[in-house]
Amino acid sequence: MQLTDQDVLLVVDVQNDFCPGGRLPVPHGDHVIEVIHRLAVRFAHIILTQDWHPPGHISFASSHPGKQPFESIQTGHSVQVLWPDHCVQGTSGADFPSTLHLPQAELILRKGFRPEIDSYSTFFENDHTTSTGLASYLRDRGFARVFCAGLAYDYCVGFSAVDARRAGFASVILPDACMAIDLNDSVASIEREFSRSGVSVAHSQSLVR
Ligand code: VGL
Ligand code: ZN
Repeated sequence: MQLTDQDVLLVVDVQNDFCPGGRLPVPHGDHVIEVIHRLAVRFAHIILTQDWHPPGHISFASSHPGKQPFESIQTGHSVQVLWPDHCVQGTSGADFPSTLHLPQAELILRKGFRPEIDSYSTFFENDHTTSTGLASYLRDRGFARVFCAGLAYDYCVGFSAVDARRAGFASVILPDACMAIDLNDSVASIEREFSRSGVSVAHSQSLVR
């Protein structure tokens, strides 16, 4: 697959809390870093995202007395999985790993900062209506195609790849540059969404400049 200047690499939520030793570790989450470094040299443009929750966020099990992490609740707009407290604004868990070296990234987009709503996708919050501003930014910059990598494959990366299509971009998921949480069939479910919404799948080694 030939890359152009209208392509952007979206590096989703590669943060300490999603890596081993973090509060919501994705199995082998740190393995994506090396793959992303190898990918990054082939892209003219890179954007990073950060899961960025206030203390007491609605997605934290600790905010719901009697609930345990990985149980689900119904909120006004969706079924919400309850997570361990993670990526709290200003904590080291919300930081990028010190081994992630992408100084050329042009934007760091933060999401999930509204106390009452979660945001898996980097385009829309989980009500599928509230915008993060990313689609307008990408359009203004003239990008046509979004390549998605990072953590977690079946949550924030996957939802972002699907919403990139909804927002009118070509969208490519790079599974070898992602790791999954894999909860309640979430991998199979997001892969069904990829085919339904026209997200392409590519191996990061197939990308050339
Ligand atoms: C994520 C669960 C909760 C992710 C963020 O980045 O995939 N998953 N918050
Ligand atoms: Zn989160």
